[in-house]
Amino acid sequence: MLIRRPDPIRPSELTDERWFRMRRDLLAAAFGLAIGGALPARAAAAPQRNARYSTADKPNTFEEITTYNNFYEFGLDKDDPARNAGSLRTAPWKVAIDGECELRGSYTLEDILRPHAIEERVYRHRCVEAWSMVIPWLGFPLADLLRRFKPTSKAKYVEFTTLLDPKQMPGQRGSGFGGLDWPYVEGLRIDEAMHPLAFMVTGLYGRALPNQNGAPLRLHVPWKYGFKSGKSIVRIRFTERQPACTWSTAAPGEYGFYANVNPAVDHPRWSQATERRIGQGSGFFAQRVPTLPFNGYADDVAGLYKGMDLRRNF
Ligand SMILES: Nc1nc2c(c(=O)[nH]1)N[C@H]1C(S)=C(S)[C@@H](COP(=O)(O)O)O[C@H]1N2
Ligand SMILES: [Mo]
Repeated sequence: MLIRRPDPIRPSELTDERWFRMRRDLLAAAFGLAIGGALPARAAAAPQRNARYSTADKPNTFEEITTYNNFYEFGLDKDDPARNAGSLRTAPWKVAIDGECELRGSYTLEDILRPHAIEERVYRHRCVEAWSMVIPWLGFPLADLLRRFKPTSKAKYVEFTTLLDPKQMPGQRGSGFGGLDWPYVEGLRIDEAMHPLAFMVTGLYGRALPNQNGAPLRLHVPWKYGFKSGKSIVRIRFTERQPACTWSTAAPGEYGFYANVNPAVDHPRWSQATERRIGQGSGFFAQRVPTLPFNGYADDVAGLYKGMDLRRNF
C-alpha cells in the first residue's frame, strides 16, 4: 500500500521549480531544441526568418499543425499522434551516422546540433493525401549537417531512419498498422539531400518541436509529398544504391521513390491536381486550391530532374 509522506517540496520551492522549467523551456524553444536537450554553443541570437526560402502564404495555426498529424507509430487517425506521442522520450537522443562517409559513428543530439545556427523557414507542406499546410519551422539546412560527416564519392543516396521502440511507440506493437514495416525509412538522392531547400527541423512556431511533429529531429523536403520527410530520426546512412523506403516498399504502384509533388500525375486512387488547405473550411465547405508542380518550388528544384520522365519516376 502507498504510504503518505509529507510533501518534500515547500510552496516557495515549487515556484522556483516552475520558474526554472519555464525558463528552460523558453530557452530550448528559442534554439529549436527538445526540452531537456543542451543548448548549441553557437546559438547566440534568436532564430531569424529566412526570407529567401519562406513562402508568403499564411501559416496554419499552432493548434492545426500540432493536432492534425501523420505519425503512424502513434496511431492512424489525425489526432492520434497529439494524444499518444507523450510516451516518446526525446532526451537523451542519439543519431547514428553510417555508410559511405568518413566520420561514421554515434552522435548525441547535442553533437548533431551544436555547430548549426537555427533559422525559421515558412514552408508549404503537401501530403500525398491531397491536404496541405503552411508551417513556420525552425531548423537548419540538411546539407550543412551531411557535409560534416564527409560523404565519400560512393555516397549516391541518403537514408533516414525513425526510432524503433514499440515500448514508446504503440503503433509498432503487435501487428501495428498492417502493411508497414518498422522502423519507418525514407531516402533521398544525394543531390536532393544537398539542395538548400532540404531542411533539418528542430522546432516550429519559435518553440521546441512537439513530439507529434517528429521531435527531436525531423526532415522536411518541401517539394515532395510529406511521407518523404521522416520524423524522430535516429540514423542517417549514406548509400551507393537507392534505399528501400517504407512507402514505396509497402505499395510500389502508389508511392514512388521520388514522390515529387506533381499535379499532372495522379495517385492511382485519387487526383493530385488540387489540395485542401487545413483550416480553410471542411467537409462540403472545404476549399480546394490548385496544387503546384514541385509544390511551388519548381524554380528552385526542377533542374534536379532534367531529362527524367516524371511520370515513370513518380
Ligand atoms: N516516422 C514517420 N515519419 C513520418 C510519417 C510517419 O507516419 N512516420 N508520416 C509522414 C507523412 S505522410 C506526413 S504528411 C508528414 C506529416 O508531418 P506533420 O505531422 O509534422 O505535418 O510526416 C511524414 N513523416
Ligand atoms: Mo503525408
